[in-house]
Parts: sequence; C-alpha cells; structure tokens
Amino acid sequence: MEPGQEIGLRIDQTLTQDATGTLVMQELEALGLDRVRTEVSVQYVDHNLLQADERNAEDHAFLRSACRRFGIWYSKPGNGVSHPTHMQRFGIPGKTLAGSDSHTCAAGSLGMLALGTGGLEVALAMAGRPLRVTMPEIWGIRLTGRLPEWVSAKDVVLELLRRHDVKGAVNRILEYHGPGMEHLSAMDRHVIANMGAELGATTSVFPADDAVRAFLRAEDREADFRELAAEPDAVYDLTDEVDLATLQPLIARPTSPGNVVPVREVAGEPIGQAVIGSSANPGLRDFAIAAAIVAGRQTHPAVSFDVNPTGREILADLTRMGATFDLIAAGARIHQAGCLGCIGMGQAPAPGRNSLRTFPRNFPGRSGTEEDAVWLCSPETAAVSALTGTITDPRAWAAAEEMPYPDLRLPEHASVNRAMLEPPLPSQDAAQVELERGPNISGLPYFDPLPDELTGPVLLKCGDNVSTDEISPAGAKALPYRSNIPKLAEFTFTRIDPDYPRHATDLAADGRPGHHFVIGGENYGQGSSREHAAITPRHLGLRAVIAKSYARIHWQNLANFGVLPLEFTDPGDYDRIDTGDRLRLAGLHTALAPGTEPLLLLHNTNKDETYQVRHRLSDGRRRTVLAGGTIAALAREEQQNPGDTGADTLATTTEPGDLGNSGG
Ligand code: MIC
Repeated sequence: MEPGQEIGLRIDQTLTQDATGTLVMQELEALGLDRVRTEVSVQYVDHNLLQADERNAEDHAFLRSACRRFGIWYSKPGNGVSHPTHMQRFGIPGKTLAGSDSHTCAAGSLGMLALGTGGLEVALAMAGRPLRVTMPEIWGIRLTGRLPEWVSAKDVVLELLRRHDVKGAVNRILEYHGPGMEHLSAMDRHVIANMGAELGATTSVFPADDAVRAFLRAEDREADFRELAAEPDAVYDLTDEVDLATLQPLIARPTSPGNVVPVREVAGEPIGQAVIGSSANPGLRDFAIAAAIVAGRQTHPAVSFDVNPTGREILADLTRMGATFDLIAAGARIHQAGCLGCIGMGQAPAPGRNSLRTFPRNFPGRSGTEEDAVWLCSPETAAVSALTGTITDPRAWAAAEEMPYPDLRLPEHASVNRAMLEPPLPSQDAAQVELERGPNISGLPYFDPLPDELTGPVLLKCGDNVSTDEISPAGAKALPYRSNIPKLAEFTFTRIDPDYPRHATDLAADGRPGHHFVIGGENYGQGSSREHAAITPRHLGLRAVIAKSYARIHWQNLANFGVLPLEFTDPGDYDRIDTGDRLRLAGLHTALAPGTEPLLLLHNTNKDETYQVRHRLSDGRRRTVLAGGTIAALAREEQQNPGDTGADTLATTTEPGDLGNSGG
C-alpha cells in the first residue's frame, strides 16, 4: 500500500442517492447483476424532492423498483438526507462504505472508512468487486483544547479550509486524533468529516470512542458499537494541529469553500437569506441552536430564513423539544426533510443578494441562481445574521444582547422510526420484480472504443478549480433530467459557455458526435461525484481533457466513461492553447498499451506546436479507456473469459446510437 499506487478495497456497505442513483441502477442492470453482494446497500431519495412535473416522481418509482429487484434498502422521499440517515440507521465502526455522493466521507465520524465516488464504482462494489482508489497519504490532524462559546464544528473545518484551501488534501486521508476530540459529539465530527470533501480529501476518519457509543445508544444501536482508535504512537505521513480554544466564527465567501475569512472581517454586509440544514450541518444540535437563538425574536424583514431539516427523525425531535415552534414563530420557512436548496432544488436566492448557508458548497450558480452570492458558515452565524439582516459575528451580537450561549438540553434518546425504510425483498421474490421505467429514464448511451487518433477543436478552456456544478449543473431545471442523458447534455458547461452544447452538436456528422477537447486548470472537476459530468460531455463528443491537475472522483469518472484525462507535463503549455485551436493525439492505441511510458504528444495544428502530456492510468484503467469505458471493457472481458468479471451475466454490446438500457 504505497501512496500513489492504485489499490482495491473490499466494500461492506454502499449508499446511493436519487440524483446519482438512477444511473447506478441502470449500471447494475447493464452489469447483469442479480442481487447486490454487499452486507448493506441503501438507496436514499433526498435530492430531487420537488415534484414540479412528473419526472422526479417517475425516478422515485424507478428507484424503488430497482431496490426491490436488486436487494437494496429503500429510504423513501422525506425520510432524510443520506449521510446523517445512514449514520443513524446503518453506519458501523470499522466497516467500509462507498457512496455515489462526494459527502459519503461524513461517515468517517463513526470510525468507518467511507468514500464518495462515481456511481459506476459504487455499482461495481455492489456487484462485489473491489473499489479502486489511489492509495492516499495519511494526514494526522491533532485536535487540542475545547471550542469557545459561539464557535462550533463548522468553524473547525472552515479553519482547515482557510489553511489548506480546496485542494489541500487531495490524495490524503485526514485522520483526527488528540484530546480535543473529547468535547466533539459524533454529529459534530460528521460536520468536520463531511467537508473533508471540500478539502479534496479521499476521506476523513475519526476514532470510534465513547462519543460514537453514546450516539449509537441514542439511536437504539449500541450493539453495533466497536471501539477503534489509532495506536498512541501512530506515525503519519503529514501532521497538523488545531487548538480548538483559539478558533473564532469563520465564513467562506462566494464562490469557493476555500475563501475563508473571520466573520468579523465581513460583518455588516446586508443579507437576503439564511439557510440552516444539509448534510454539512445535519445534527439535531445544529437546528436546536438556531432555534434557541431566534426563540422569542423576529428574523429581519429583508431576510428569508429557510430551514431544511436533514431528516424526519431530527424534525420529530425538534418538535418534541418545542424548537420547531420557536423557529416558526421567529419567521422560519420550514421545508421538507432533504437536500433541496443545497443543490439548487428550491430556495434559489435573488441575484447578487448575500445568502448565508450552513451548506458545504458555494460554487458559482450551484444555488440555482446564475449571479449568486452564497456564503458558508455555522448555524450560530447564520441564525444571528437572520435576526440582524447583516453578516454578524455571533459573539458580538451576544455581547450586545447580553445573550448567554444557549445551554441545549438534547433528548438522550432519538425519535427512532424506521417506517420510511423499506427492507430488501427475499431473493425469490426479488427475481420476479420488473423495473418501472418511465419515459424520462433514457438508458445508458453507447460508449464506442477510443479511436487510434483523436482530432478536433478545443471547445472550452477553463481556469482552476472548475467544479462539476459548472460542468453538469444541478438546480431545479437540470436535475429532473439526471436519468435522461441526451436531455441533460443540453446543460453541459452552460455555466461557463452557454453555447458549448450547440458548438459540440454542430461537430456531429452521420448521427455521431464529433470529437473535441477541453482544457482545464488545477483541480479540474472538484466537488460532486456526479458521473453525469463525465457522461454528458462524452455524449457530446468529448474524448480527452488536458488539465494541470484533477480532483480525485472526477478523474475516475472520466476514465470510467472513456474520456482520456491527460495532464500537461509543463504547466506553461496551458497558456499556449486557445479555445478554437485544433488538436491532434495520434497513435493512442500504442501509447496507452499496458506497461508503456505514460507520456503522449499533443499537436496543436493551428500553431504547429507539440506539447508533452501525461496520464496516470493504471494498466487496468488504460484497458477501460481504450474500450470506451468500464462497462464496455467488462463486456469485452466477459466475452473473452465468461464468468470472470464477477457480474452474474453481462449485457451484450448495443449498437452505436442505441440509447437502449443495456449499456455497451
Ligand atoms: C453535492 O453536494 O454536490 C451533491 C449534490 O451531494 C453531489 C451529488 C450530485 O451531484 O448529485 C455529490 O456531492 O456527489
């Protein structure tokens, strides 16, 4: 297990959510899987809850039928956001978890090794195959001291983002340890582990200690507890230390989770919205503290105070405590339990009006508004600012109001209710289930093999840290098409260049997409795990990206769907290529043959220049890219060596242009 090498992990549990899960279920179908081979697989419906037309409801029905068919738990719409709900109902210290959502890493709070990854990787793990990851370095983060009043877990991870920015932890696992842990509950740790995704980390891990035991006891699951901690003399590849006692309220300015400043530096800026919720601040405490702050007061007339409960268990507990009443009386708009505004499914802010959110991401346009101004902060900062109408340091407000820090009395036992979780069907019944496929479920596109030579124009040149929200936007307009690739493709890159889909389509000839290139800066494809950000550009003819560096999950997704992820060996070459230049990569079949040097030559025919580029594909992934993608590679493998792929049967290759459901 050498850092930098590809390793395979056995996966015990998986989670999928609806916005990525509809593809995962179609991938299981393409793999010909009969029944999942994990200990537990759960499908949550938490993202696409608005039902403005028939599409989302159609997806929900499809997902439920797929759960019944493949032996998967189904968490109904309204039950809650996958990450906290998984932690409450299924998470077990020491188990591995793969999820088709980049924030799956939040389960590190329980001492799980939990990785967010592309849907196809999760589908393969469900089929019993190992999860392939680049062996990361281990970064020991020692926590000391105790958080001051009005400073909470969100400020801890914002402090790490302030120090290390959005790519500081790429190819690293953050392992938290030290005496500061004692005062952090399991849900506080969830907040910190969740936004490890924003640091670019492979995942984050906390020990399974008394705080985890107390959490599982409150959830009626103490029997699942198992103590786990690093040995006292454990050695780390890198180290860092945070003295919790020195932290202050922090906030990430628009439009990156890495733009962190102290709240007091930006105090006084007027706001139009404050939102509490999402998997980044999902705990009962996070809502209860906001309720205690606004109790008996009124939120500012110019502010929409939105509350996105993360789960119905938490909503039930808040209601039992009387906190729901305090929120409503203070002017809160209470939404249904789920992700909603976090991904632009509702609560889109007015352009240019500051929106303070306890969410994990503020990439441009992610809220559903083009010219948005989203800031990320703790529930304390958001609730206090909702009262004042301006960005406010909660400590300054508390001093002026002579308000003591609320001493929350949280119930020791959660309102556990499993009624919205449907267990898997027994095998004999599952085999009879038909998938309920409505017209919005397009099927996977055909993935043709990589040609020996790629030529085409550069349709787009992006800067650093382009997120998958910019590649395949979320928001209420696009999300209902997550299971409809041709339709979703119309949104590809439109946040950066509204004409990209049209230009790509104009290159098509004989009903086939014309090849083209995209040039990226550092950390290309950061953010979400959505494989749509690889599939929709591929559908439009993208076969190679040349970037300075990549975010982990998107790099994998590109390779899985047959798009060549290349890097400049001399980053200065990035400046030599312009949008519109025609590029040529020749001799790809030889250049990507297993065991060869990972170097290729890229010719710019407009400028008659040649640049050296490299790839980081293992031999297995080279075969995948050459075949046109992982499903195509597995189908080929299965044809050559029947029974070896681990899938029960593999669907056969469909014809080019066929958008049928059997993959390629
Ligand atoms: C996100 O936070 O960006 C999401 C919404 O949870 C995504 C999933 C998606 O794109 O549907 C993620 O992180 O994977």
